[in-house]
Amino acid sequence: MNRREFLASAAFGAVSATAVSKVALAALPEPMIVTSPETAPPRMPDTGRPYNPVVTLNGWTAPWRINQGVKEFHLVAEPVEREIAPGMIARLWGYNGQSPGPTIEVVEGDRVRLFVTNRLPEPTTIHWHGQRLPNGMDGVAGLNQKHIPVGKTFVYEFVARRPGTFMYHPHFDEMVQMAMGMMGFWVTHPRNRHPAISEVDRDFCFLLNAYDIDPGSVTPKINEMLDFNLWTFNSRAFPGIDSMNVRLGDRVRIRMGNLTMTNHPIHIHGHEFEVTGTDGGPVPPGARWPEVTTDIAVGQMRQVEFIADSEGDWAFHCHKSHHAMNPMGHDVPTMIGVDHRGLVGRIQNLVPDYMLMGERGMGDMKDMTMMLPEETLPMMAGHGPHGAIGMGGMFTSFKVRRDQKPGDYSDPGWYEQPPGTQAYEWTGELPEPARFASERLNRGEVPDLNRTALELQVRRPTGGGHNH
Ligand SMILES: [Cu+2]
Repeated sequence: MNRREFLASAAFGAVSATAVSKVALAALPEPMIVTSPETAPPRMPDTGRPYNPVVTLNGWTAPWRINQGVKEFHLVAEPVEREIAPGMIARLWGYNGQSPGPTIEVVEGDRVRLFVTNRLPEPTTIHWHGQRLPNGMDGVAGLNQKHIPVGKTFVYEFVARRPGTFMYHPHFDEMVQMAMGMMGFWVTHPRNRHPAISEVDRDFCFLLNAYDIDPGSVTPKINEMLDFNLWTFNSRAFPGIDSMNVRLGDRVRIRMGNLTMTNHPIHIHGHEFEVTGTDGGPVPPGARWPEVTTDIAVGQMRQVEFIADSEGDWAFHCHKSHHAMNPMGHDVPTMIGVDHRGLVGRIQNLVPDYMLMGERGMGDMKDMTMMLPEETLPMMAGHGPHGAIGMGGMFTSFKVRRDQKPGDYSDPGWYEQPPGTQAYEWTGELPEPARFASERLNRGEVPDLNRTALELQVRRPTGGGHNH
């Protein structure tokens, strides 16, 4: 450290250069390893400045220790096993036993020291996305630092200068390491009351990520560029994603970051939200507008806020419908409206386990649980109080209850709708559509559907699958 750097770090009012190197050489904080995919309760700060902690969906917050006024964390980059959803384990790379790694929570003005141990089979670094920090702490291998060799530990140290929603991820062999699940969330809480940061009752966070894992296998294909088949919140796919459970009237914040290779229009039901912050910082209140969907582009972070003022179980999902699904066979032709009568039997003479898909849309697939290779999720797999939920992937629910206790994040079960408030079947007479009579005049021009069906390709539904 030269004199100018020393003065710069001394200007932040923290430890001297010699103290840094001594600590780095002496005892490191013991890394905490967590392998459960359960949503951990909020970690209340027991040392340092107080704040209202976040809840990481199907994740947890890293512990820290205070060493002479510096908040110290220890991240271990390593291969992990992550349950994507019950029935499917993936072999990923992550931090401290999980993908994503633990959430880092600090307070504006905190001096933070992060020990990063590399237990991967190749070098790595960590970039602290969105942070103001000294250039040499920014984590881009080659540009800002040497990569962290296998088996070595590097130390990053900087002051968390501005409050907000951030993330961390490698900046070495980026495409492979992010495709393998290396990423984590970072929240810097405001030190004092901030004009553009509300105090909230519930504060959730998670990363949007995606994998390409062939049905029956457990390791992502790391050279995939666009054609991913598993769309996840924090490396979990519905029905593996926990619901976000709140009390009626709560002010709720949800923070999300996108480390997939495409954008995600994230949509809430039953409420309107405002985007109150990005990875660039809080959005001034006068610059916000109401939305029910916000598009999160690649590499962006968004925090949305609203009052949970409507009881019920509300869907919360990516609005790209193929992102709210789990892996499916590829190259499935559109079969809607095609009459297959008699066709299946003839094909089964050639292909004994042939199954018909999609004659009446693909909704039937939600009940199809047979014939899946191990380690594969049913394409649509969730179950709700009124039957199967035809979605997977980036989908969860947002549960608002009158009697959810403050600070209680447990799942209250399914919502019981008050009598007379659910959609119901019409049993009266149906008027004939006015245009039907004129269309009937053209009937002779409708093609022969049976003949078209026989020209379809024969394919087995057990094939490997992506194309999302
Ligand atoms: Cu999406």
